[in-house]
Amino acid sequence: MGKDNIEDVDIVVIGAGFSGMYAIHRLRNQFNVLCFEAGDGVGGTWYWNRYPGARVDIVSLEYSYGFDDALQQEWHWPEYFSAQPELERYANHVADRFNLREHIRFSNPVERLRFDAGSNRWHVHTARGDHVVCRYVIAATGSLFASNTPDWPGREKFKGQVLHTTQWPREGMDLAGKRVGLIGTGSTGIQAAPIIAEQAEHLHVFQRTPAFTMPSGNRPLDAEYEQAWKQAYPQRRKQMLNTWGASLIEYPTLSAHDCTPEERDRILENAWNSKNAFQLQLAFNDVMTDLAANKYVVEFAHRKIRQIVKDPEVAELLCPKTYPIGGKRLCIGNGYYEMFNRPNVTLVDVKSAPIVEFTENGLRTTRKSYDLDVIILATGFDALTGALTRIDIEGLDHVKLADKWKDGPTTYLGSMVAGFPNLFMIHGPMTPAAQAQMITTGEWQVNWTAGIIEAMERDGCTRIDTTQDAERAWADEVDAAAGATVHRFADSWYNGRNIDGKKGGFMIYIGGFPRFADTCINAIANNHEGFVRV
Ligand code: N01
Repeated sequence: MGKDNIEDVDIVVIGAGFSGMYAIHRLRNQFNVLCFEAGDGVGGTWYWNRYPGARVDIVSLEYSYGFDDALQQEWHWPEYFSAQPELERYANHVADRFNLREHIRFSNPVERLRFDAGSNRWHVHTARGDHVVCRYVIAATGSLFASNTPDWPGREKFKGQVLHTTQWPREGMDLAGKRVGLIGTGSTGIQAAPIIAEQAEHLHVFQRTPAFTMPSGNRPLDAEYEQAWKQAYPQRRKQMLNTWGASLIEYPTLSAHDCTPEERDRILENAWNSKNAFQLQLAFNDVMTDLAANKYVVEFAHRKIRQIVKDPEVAELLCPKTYPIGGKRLCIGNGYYEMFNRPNVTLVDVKSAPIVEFTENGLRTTRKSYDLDVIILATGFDALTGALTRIDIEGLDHVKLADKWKDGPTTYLGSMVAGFPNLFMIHGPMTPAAQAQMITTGEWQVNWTAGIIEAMERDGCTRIDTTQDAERAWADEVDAAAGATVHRFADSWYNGRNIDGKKGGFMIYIGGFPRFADTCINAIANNHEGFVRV
């Protein structure tokens, strides 16, 4: 503790999600590390998103830490795709097993960061009044942390309860006998809706844009499958990092154009029934790059929706027709389309008649009023940038990060921002982020960042920054990779077009994880190319 109760540490980590927790573990033997966490527990995404049905759609044996072989050997995942409580339990186990809590201050979000150019130190101010000075900040703030809550007027008038899916109470909610309105039909809304429909008296699903959804295929973990993974864990972890999405799912080699219509349908039917999430998008090697190939899959998905949903008008509304499949994130459901055959579920199209306001008794659209007891906002996130721009971050020459990013994020390798020295991001804008398996790639990014910090110490440097030229060159790479895919035809959190007025281009690097990792490694090997060290 220094003067005026200012504490002095080497590294501040922001966020005790999976990457932040690993950053503490990785660095604490060499450095004095302190982590600030907004929540009262560990787990990040899997701490905040405890809405009914929250479940990962990547095989848990992959979607878990690889840094400690005893941990991955001993931990048992009961299901292929773990539900939120299991992921939170795992995060807590890791925090206890590796004594991470002693480095974490909970319920204490960082509110302000200011770089002092004279001392090359960051001043960190938190909601609870902590003031810490440190040499490096690692922002492990998550891609999907800052919630998006549309500002329809009249919220104070509504007599019922309104909550975003990230605010679900730990003790759950009793929705029996309640008239529930669920706004939003992305991955979250689609997971939550069928479970809410089973409890509520009536569920109104307010849909602006339908999403493509395929069945999850979740099931209890097969013992042989688990054993095969555990026998080869270290090799498999390495293999994962050599694949496009850092996952051992099967990547297709066949073009949709290279088969007969019958073969195509058979492959798509197998994909739909497969036990792997995302298989529909991975049915052919050109679904994500060629609109004609993509159209086959879109038509197949439409046929499935029309087969499942009995009311033809509802089925038509549920068929996505304004963007290619995979353009937005493919959603993984559990009885989502079937749910619309229930008498207590109504689909409300808020594209043709948008929501106007909250009323005393519910919601009003331009067409009609709806009486509701509970309104659930599954309206997504100010993704990738929101977690950082909502902190008051001031770099060199008093420039604020939110101002620097007002026309969209600029980063070098998704890791640093010019003018904000000694501040590193994990899963920042323009990394592969959620387009690659985030726990394993988060570990990778933490290791790479730790290497940069260790080299600073070794070489006697006190400041590392990047340049606007490096940022521009990286932006060109990010754009080129995205421009080659069907993502450009969809509005989504990937490009910020899910938020009114948010500017910028595609915010995720989708050139594949191996290429991203090579670029990062080569930059360091090439005399810290793109960085400036003093
Ligand atoms: O958020 P979203 P999410 N009026 O942005 C609607 C990950 N995740 O929380 O499409 C009316 O996808 C919006 O409509 P539109 C995953 O990466 C993973 O569902 O913008 N509606 C949309 O329907 C995912 O991609 C898992 O027209 C409004 C919805 O709200 C990411 O998190 C599970 C509106 C938001 O959908 C985000 O998913 C859950 C308005 N003003 C999440 N504003 C798994 O691993 C927004 N909407 C399985």
